[in-house]
Amino acid sequence: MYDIIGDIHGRADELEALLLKLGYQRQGTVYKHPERKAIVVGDFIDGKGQHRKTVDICRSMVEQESALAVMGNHEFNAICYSIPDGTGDYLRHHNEKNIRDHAELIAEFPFGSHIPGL
Ligand SMILES: [Mn+2]
Repeated sequence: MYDIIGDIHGRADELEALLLKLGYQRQGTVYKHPERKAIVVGDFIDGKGQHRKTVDICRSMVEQESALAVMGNHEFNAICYSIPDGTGDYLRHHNEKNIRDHAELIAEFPFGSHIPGL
């Protein structure tokens, strides 16, 4: 049995509350369910705060095989925002709107930073 969870949008505290409500238990750094797996279907980011905590929760669940994950459009946009296009800009242009849209994420994941373990 699977629990399908989408549109977390950086709301890590609410994600943890939902996992507990669904019967997942925190074991060390990972949420696990005795019989079920979560499928996290994207939009981990793009919202107010807690992006890193959201990614940490989901990533540890995937690594410990208590969840599967699918990238959403906001993750795709963030990846494109970080990849130079060879003309001095990025695949997702760094225009005023996009800079504003990615500001909260970049505050938690500055360019050049790396995620421990990757
Ligand atoms: Mn969404």
